[in-house]
Amino acid sequence: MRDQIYAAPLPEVSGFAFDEAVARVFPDMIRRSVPGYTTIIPMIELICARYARAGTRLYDLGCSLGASTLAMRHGVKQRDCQLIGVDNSEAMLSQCRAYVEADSASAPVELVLGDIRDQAIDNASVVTLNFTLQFLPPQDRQPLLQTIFDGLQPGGVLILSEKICFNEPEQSIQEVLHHDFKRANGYSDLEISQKRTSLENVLITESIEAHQQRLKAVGFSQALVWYQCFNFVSMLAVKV
Ligand code: GEK
Repeated sequence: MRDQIYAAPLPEVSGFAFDEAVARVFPDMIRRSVPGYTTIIPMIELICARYARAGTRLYDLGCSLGASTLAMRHGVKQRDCQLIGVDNSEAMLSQCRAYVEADSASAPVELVLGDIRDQAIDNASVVTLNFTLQFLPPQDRQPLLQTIFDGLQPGGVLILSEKICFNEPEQSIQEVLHHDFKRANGYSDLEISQKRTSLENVLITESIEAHQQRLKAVGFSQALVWYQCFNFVSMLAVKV
């Protein structure tokens, strides 16, 4: 279904929420809004194929409809792996359940309706935060990353994808290009502007350097950018 949530002028634009209306159009919304999303998903499969270890767990935190979860599931060829997808949106998770059931890969998937800040991470080889950390209040980010680092086995990885910000003048250049991307995908100026208002104080961006410093602070020895398209990146953090 096509995303038309912000197509008509709204008397008041409320804060963005992952509700029924968003879940219904989510695949179309994220594909047309996030530059690189359609590349990042298959690369998550590839990264999982490399880093999954037999007998471990793989977590997808903020799994939405399960695109990243299923990419991870298809990447895992090692034996006795278990996938855990977590999301606190009931609307997202119930739809995700249907996609997981319809999927043909064999690794078991547990879906948890809950807050990723309450999720225990244990015996993990791969953890994915594909555009989810950006929705947590900044002060909650380091404790979550510490829990992830502590729950990873040596050699394990975190895949962290985020919308990011820059110092000027780069910020304005990247932002204009992102809006061009949205326009090229059929969003009007009104849709772009109303969506932007709805995300204020909901999606809080940080710089690549801020992410890298925090990943290093919790213990990751490597925190590299493996993909960037405009103001969207995906990073790979490695626990030695
Ligand atoms: C994909 N990874 O398709 N606890 C649990 N879930 C949360 C929380 C929280 N505190 N905050 C936000 N979410 C997916 C895309 S979308 C990204 C991830 C986006 C959930 C929220 O309900 C939503 O489903 C997801 O994180 C973020 O690869 O919409 O830009």
